Amino acid sequence: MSSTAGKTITCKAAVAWEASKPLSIEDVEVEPPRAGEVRVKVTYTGLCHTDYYTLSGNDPEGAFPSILGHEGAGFVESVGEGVTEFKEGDSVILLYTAECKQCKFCKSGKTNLCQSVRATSGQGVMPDKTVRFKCKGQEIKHFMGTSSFSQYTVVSQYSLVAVDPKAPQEKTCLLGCGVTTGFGAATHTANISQGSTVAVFGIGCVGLAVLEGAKSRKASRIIAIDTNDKKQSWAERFGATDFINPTKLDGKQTIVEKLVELTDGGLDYTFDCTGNTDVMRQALEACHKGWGVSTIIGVAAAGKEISTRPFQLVTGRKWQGSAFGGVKGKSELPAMVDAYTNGTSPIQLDAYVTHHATLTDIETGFAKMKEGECIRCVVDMSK
Ligand code: NAD
Ligand code: AHE
Ligand code: ZN
Repeated sequence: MSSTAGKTITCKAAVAWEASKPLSIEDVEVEPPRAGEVRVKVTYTGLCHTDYYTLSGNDPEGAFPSILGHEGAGFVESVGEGVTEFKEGDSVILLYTAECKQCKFCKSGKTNLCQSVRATSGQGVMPDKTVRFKCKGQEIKHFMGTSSFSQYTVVSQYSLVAVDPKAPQEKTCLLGCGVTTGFGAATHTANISQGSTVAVFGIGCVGLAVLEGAKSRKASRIIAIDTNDKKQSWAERFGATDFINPTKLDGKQTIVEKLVELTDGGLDYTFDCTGNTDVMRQALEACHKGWGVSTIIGVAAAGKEISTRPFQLVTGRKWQGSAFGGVKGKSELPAMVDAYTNGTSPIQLDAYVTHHATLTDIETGFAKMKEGECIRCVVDMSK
C-alpha cells in the first residue's frame, strides 16, 4: 500500500477560481478516495478546447471554483472501499465519458453515453454529491469527473481505464479526449464506408483524427476545410486529398456550393470540428441529397442553436452528434493503446503533440492553444 493511502495529500493544481480569469497554481488538499472511487497521480494532461470553453464562462455546466482538465493519464495511487478493478501503480487514462457496464445506457448496446455518474460530474461533484478538493479552506469543484489539472485527483471507478504500463503517458493522455473523439466519430458514429466522400470542417486535433479515421476506412475523397492556411500541410499529412480555405473562395460560390460542385451533388459524410453553429449548418447542407450524414463534434457556446431548412432533412440528409467519438473507454481504449505500442495503429499519436508545458506554466500552453498555434499541448504535471 502506498504511504499516502488513506491520508489527505497536499499537491499543486491549477485552480479556476472564476470564469475568464487565468488559472492559478495553488496548493490543494486532495482527500482519500471514498467507496467506489480511485485516487490517481496525474502525470500528463492534454489541453483541450473544451477546458478553455468552460474557463471562458461559455459552458452552461461550468462551476467555479474548480479544477479543470479532462485529457489526463497517470498512475493509481490508492483505491476506495469496494474497488477491485484497480490497484496501486496501474497505468490509467481518465475517462470523462465514464463506462460502468451496468446502467441502461451501457447495457443498451446503442450508445457510449454511460449515465452512472453523468449527473453529478456535470455538477462538479463526486457521485455522493461531495467534493475531494480543498484550497485555502474552500471547497473546489471537480470537472467532467476527471479534473486532470491537479497532480492528484479522485475519480469514480467508472471514470478511468487501466492500459499497458509500457505505453508512454505523455502520448496516451491524448486518447482521453481529442484523438479518440475524432477517430471514433469517423469510425464509430458515422461508420464511414469504403469509397465514400468525406468533408471535415476544422482541422485541429479533433479534425485531424477524423481525417485519420476516414483514411483508415479507405474513403475515396477526403476534403479538409479550415480558415487557417497553415492547416493545409497538416491535413494532407493526416489523409486529406483536398484542402479548402473558405475565406479564399473567389466570391462567386459559397463553401457549400463549392463542395457540392466538387463532389457531384454533395458529400456522403461531413463533420463539424469547429464548434461554430454556422459551420455546422454548412456541413449539413454540403451533404448529398438522399443519404448524406453530417456529424457535429464541436461544442458550441451557451445560447447558440443550430438551424437549417427542414427541407434539408426531409430530402434525406441526416444530422447527428458524437461525444467521445462514440467510443466506450473501458472496453476500447486498452486495444487502442496496444495498437499504438505494437506499431499497428492507424493513428499517428505522437504527431499530435506539438507543444509541451509544465503545470507551473500551464497558462502559456493555454495561450498557444488560443492563438491556434498548436494541435495539442501536453502538460507535464510533475513540474
Ligand atoms: P481546434 O481549435 O484546435 O480546431 C478547430 C479548427 O477549426 C481550427 O483549426 C480553426 O482554424 C478551424 N476553424 C475555425 N473557424 C472555422 C470556420 N469558420 N471554418 C473552417 N474552419 C474553422 O479545436 P479542437 O481541439 O480540434 O476541437 C474542436 C471542437 O471539438 C471544439 O469545439 C471542442 O470543444 C470540441 N470537442 C468535442 C468533443 C466531443 O466529444 N464532442 C471532444 C473534444 C473536443
Ligand atoms: N457542458 C456542455 C457540453 C459540453 C460537451 O458537449 N461535452 C462533450 C465533450 S467535449 C470534450 O472535449 C461531451 O462529451 N458531451 C456529452 C456529455 O455527456 O457531456 C453543455 O453544453 O452543457
Ligand atoms: Zn476535450
